[in-house]
Amino acid sequence: MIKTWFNRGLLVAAMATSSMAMAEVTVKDAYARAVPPGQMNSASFMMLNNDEEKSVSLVSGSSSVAKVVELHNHINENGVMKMRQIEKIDIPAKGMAHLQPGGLHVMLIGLKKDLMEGDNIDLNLEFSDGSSQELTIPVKKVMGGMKHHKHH
Ligand SMILES: [Cu+2]
Repeated sequence: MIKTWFNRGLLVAAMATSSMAMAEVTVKDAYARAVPPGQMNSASFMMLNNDEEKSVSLVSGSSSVAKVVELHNHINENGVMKMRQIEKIDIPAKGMAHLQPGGLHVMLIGLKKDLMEGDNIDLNLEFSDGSSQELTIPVKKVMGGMKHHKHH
């Protein structure tokens, strides 16, 4: 009888550990914007899904193709859309954050190479729960929105 209870305790502990390991954000449809040769900056977009009961945030990123990676949003200032650096991108519990042209994005600043359609680049994302994800994402052509990136 004592042994049974002991085993059950171990089982619960093991399950708790595995659910913590899965407390990761699922990244879907990630891609970076193709830019003309010589362009210094680009951006990447994606869908971040959070299956957990508590919110988590994307807090930073890095890539071997950019000197600096920042988290940005667009804000409407007197009818003009401008980019702003933000501290984090929240992904609500059981919810998602959609990074898309004209909205939230992961900014790639100081490109070390041209981002041509069909290329793949690496992108590392770090989250507020301490987890990180090493992604390889495709470079795609994105129509419109480029003029909003002027202020850099
Ligand atoms: Cu930006």
